[in-house]
Amino acid sequence: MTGTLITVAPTGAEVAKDDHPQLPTTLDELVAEAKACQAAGAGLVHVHIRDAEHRPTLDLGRLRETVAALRAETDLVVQLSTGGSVHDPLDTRLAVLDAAPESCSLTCGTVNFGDDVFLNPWPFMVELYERARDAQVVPEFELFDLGQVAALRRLLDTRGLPWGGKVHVDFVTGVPGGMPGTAQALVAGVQALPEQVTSWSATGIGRTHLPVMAAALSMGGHLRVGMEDNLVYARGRVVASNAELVARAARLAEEMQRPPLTPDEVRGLLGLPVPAAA
Ligand code: KMH
Ligand code: ZN
Repeated sequence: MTGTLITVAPTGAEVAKDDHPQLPTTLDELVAEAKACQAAGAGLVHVHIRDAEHRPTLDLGRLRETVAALRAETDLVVQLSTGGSVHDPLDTRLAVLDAAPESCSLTCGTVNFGDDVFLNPWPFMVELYERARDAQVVPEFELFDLGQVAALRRLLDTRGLPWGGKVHVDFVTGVPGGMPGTAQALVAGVQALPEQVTSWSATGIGRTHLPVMAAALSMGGHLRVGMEDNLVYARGRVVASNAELVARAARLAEEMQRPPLTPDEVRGLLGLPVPAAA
């Protein structure tokens, strides 16, 4: 049994700054939060950025600046979201790769997303997959529903392995419209994974955050936490920072004898080159 990859998803595209002023939406806030999360045990940061009015954006200049700042100030694996918000056009989402992250998200199918639709048609998946391989960016396959496991299998069977040769998937459970955030659904998803998959993590949205974390740990999976997914720390207590979510995940992982992986150990897990020591 290996250690635990703890991914932090600090911002997302759905939470409003006005409702949650502690949400890191400026570059300074994001970098400070990422540093605190690394100190607490995170190995990878899943990044959505905001504009000057704190609205979700995929502005390429801002994305490049964000990747550069996170690389300079932290050791974390930097993963840019290609999911963006439900309102982002597909071509803008593909262009995220031009910001040259180490990793990108790649969602394996369209799913209802509350009252909206998160669009990921098959041709978009294929183009993103092939562009990521050409750009030497390692995709993390996001699975919001069990049908998306079949689409992942089709992608790997017809297009081969991603750059780096490893296949890491992340179950995003508990989205209204996707698979429920339950141990039963997670077991079904893990049992259906194609044999090419080398590691998996899971997160549960909202009140499913803790049960899914416990189920993932008990099944040998890795963890994703963060304010993109969950804004309530405990009954009646709003999350104060992403770092406290990471710290709790790290404590649970330690108790399960699977301590947090360092960022360079995460690079090994994902098939990313490990930078030479300075
Ligand atoms: N914001 C959601 C519509 C991803 O980052 O790739 C999509 C999402 C997935 O968050
Ligand atoms: Zn995301």
